[in-house]
Amino acid sequence: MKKFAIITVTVASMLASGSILAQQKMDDMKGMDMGAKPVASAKTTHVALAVVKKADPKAGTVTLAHEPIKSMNWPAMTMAFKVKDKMLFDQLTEGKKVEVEFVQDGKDYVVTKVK
Ligand SMILES: [Cu+2]
Repeated sequence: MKKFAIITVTVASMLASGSILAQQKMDDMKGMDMGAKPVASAKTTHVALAVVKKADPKAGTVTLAHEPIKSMNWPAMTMAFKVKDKMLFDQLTEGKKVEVEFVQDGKDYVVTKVK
């Protein structure tokens, strides 16, 4: 009877430590995940002065001829940006000079604000 109780306790503590290990492993993975992602560049908002060359609300893209962007280390160039918020197209009139805010999203540059 006593022996049985000891075995039960041992198994219970093994299970408990097992779950603690699993928890630790998950925490490690979370830590690795955060380290692998370029957190700073993914969340950094960049500002650009630009002239709207082409706006395509259907495709959700806008082509901007932007001035040099120091925070991206970019020279002046004409390039396409994604626009997820369709409301922004109200301000993205072709030929208009704008100040836009954008973020990097993987390979895309997404306009988040138009002034
Ligand atoms: Cu560019």
